[in-house]
Amino acid sequence: MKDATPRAIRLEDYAPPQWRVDTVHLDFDLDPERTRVRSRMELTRLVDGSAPLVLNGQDLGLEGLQVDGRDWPEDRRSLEPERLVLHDLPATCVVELETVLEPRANTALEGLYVSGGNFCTQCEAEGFRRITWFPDRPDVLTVYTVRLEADRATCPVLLSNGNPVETGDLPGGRHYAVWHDPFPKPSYLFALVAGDLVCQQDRFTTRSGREVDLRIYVQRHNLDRCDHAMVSLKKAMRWDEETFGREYDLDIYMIVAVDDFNMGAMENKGLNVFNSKYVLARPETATDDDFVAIEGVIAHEYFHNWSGNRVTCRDWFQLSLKEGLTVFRDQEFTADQSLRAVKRIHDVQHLRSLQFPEDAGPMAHPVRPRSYIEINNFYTMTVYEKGAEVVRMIQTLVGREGFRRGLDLYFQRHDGQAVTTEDFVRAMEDATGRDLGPFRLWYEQAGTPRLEVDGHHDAATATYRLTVRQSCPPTPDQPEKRPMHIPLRMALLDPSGRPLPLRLHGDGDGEAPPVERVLDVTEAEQTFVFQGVEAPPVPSLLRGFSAPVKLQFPYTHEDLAFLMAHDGDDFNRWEAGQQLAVKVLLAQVRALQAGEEPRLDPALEAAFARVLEDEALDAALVAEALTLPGEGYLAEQMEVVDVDAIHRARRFTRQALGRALAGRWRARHDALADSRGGDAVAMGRRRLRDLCLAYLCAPGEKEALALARSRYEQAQDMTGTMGALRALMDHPGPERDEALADFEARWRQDPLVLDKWFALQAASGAPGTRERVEALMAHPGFSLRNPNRVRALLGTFAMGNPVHFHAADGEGYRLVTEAILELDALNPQVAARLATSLVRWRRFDAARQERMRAALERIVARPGGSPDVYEVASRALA
Ligand code: B3K
Ligand code: ZN
Repeated sequence: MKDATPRAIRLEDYAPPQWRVDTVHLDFDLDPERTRVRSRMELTRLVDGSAPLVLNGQDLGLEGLQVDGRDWPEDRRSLEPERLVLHDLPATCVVELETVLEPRANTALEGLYVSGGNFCTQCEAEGFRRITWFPDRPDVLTVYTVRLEADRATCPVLLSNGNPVETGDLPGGRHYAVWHDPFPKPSYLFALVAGDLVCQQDRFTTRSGREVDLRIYVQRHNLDRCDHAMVSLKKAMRWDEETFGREYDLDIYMIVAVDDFNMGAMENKGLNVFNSKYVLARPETATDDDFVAIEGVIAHEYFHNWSGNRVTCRDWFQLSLKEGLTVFRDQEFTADQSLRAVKRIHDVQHLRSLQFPEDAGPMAHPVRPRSYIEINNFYTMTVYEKGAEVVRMIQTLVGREGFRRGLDLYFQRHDGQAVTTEDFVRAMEDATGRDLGPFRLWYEQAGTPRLEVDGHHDAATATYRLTVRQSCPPTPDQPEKRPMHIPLRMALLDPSGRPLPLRLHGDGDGEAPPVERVLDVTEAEQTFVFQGVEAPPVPSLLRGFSAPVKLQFPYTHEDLAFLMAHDGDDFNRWEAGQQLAVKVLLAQVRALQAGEEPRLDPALEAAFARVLEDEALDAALVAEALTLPGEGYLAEQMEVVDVDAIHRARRFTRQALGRALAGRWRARHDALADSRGGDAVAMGRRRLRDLCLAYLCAPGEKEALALARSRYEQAQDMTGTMGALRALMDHPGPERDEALADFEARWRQDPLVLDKWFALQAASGAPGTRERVEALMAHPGFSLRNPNRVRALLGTFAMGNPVHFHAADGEGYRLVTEAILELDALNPQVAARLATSLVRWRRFDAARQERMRAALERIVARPGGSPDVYEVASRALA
């Protein structure tokens, strides 16, 4: 545990390091119960005077301390719980110290721990201080040499960052390996792995001719599941060379898969450690979505080698400097491997369903936060996904070529440095000459801006006036907001659906005006007047989601149907359908609240029928268009969230559409029955096939459920298996129960597949789900020590099943609160994530508010809780 009263760290208190670490040598004598770590640092004082050396440590003892080879007297050091301060050191010196760790007892999975019998580390953000005393801050970069020693039989493989230097045998069945990383790096990028692992090997030749040895290390029984990860890695390496001119810089690149991991993966220099969920895949065990996610995460961590490792963050407030940029890069990579519009739709859905709520709740913070208690709580959707949107907007403003020049300059100027988001923006400005002055507010101001747009056509002057008003709701510590610089990509469609030339007042006469423009919205209110518009147009606004804002325009049902049919922007065609569905579903919610029967809106039915029959449209886009907005997104549109009415409205519409279009769903389903292959087109076909099955099953009729059951039996791969199971999940009965039992029996020994079985049940809308989740916590396969299992069962229940989590009797809250408290003692990071499910209590009715608040108070009041959970719960109550 950290200090008893958690303190906030503030951006304004940043001070540069006073000491440089020129080199560090680490020596690990590995043993699961008692690992000895010796560290030898060569240090230089950077400031005049006698600034002491401050080293960070957490849960660490100190077994030995020497300066320049001699014991350092007690009166010139102070050992505090989290700091070791050395006074009166010479301006250059060698400090050697020794610590002892207990890796097997480490359940927080930060620092050095044991997973599946193997040693591994996780240091970002501040895990290195659990290994040894060190200036554990990202602006202290140094060159590492690491010696590992372990038992040869149980740990045949010994890995660390950089290049292998030496290996050898030792007496007593032990052996050692030495690694050297020539690139100076901050401590958060340090890693070691030791254990009984095997590897899949490959090679990559960089464009300048460097031969790179590629290795994916896994437990022996998983060796047949590495192909996809390896192919993904090679694709990512080539893509980054071709797209951004970035080349790999060491002779070896290693990925290690471990089963117990707090997040997705970690970009340690040359030695990525991955959650096995983002490495292991064969079609029999992993779904199409898993394959896509693996490719994306492998690429993300690889891309960090430049955006994060070669150029790193000055302090943790700059986290989005590496994360927002790297997410942007992985989004672009995935877009290039698949259908760009579908990727954009997925990213926007993700942003809206998770980041927008975060930005509207008590945890809201700017992309560059100003203060935190526990930095691990700030690996958020805002830092990652909104951060990526900010980078994307810069690209929109400076153009693709300008962006590439800006990025080249950024990497060239700051290679080997620890820098700030300001340095990134300045490089973009310097390379392109574009003034991004007001744009910087995107890093500083929290909350999702709202754009209220209105249009007025004047036939007499043939003009169309587009009026844009922007505002941004208050967020914690930021009651007043200033207007932002919002790039608004748009077009105007004439009554036949063609895009009109967009001539703005003030344009020169010479060139033909473009049919699409990016308007610079910078004022609280602004009007754009388009000339030569003969008939009232329908505007297509915020094309491609050109800014992370909530845009309102008074569209009629007819306008939306028109845009669905004619908009030349694939994203906006989808968006029009979503807006139509939102209107229809919210009308049903109101009807239900008034005690009326909902009805299926004919406009929505007609739109669905049209899309379903559009054979020319990519199956993947058809599937997106036919997917109703999620319950979370609908909740965001309501003053007071009514989880029951939302759930009922959405279920009603799914059932009604299932019935009304039964013949069409069936025909399309059958036509797609045999959809094989691993490419994006085949994946789109399978997604549409399974969506058709889900609609067919929605009304719960026997024949459809029997079809799903037989699809389950005949499934060729995990995508088909899960598609069938999902279609059955909301319908209690023998089909569902037999399939679930069969699945469990078949996959009991396979943790990643069994996670799917836990998650499916936790997500079910069927009655009795909370009881089932509670029973599953007693299942022999459940453990609070494995983050994937916790996320599968409790994460899915708390974040992906609003109707049961928010059940009026409060039992959902009770279950999750008890789990948070128990988990907090083992793994604060994962416990804090789970606690975010409670923070938006003010959005619900009085009775639910009361129960959620009481749960949060119980969490805050508990003595001995972690700062991680404390920060989340106390912010929620503030
Ligand atoms: N940088 C890591 C995340 C570390 C999280 C620490 N709590 C993975 C990534 O974003 O690539
Ligand atoms: Zn990252």
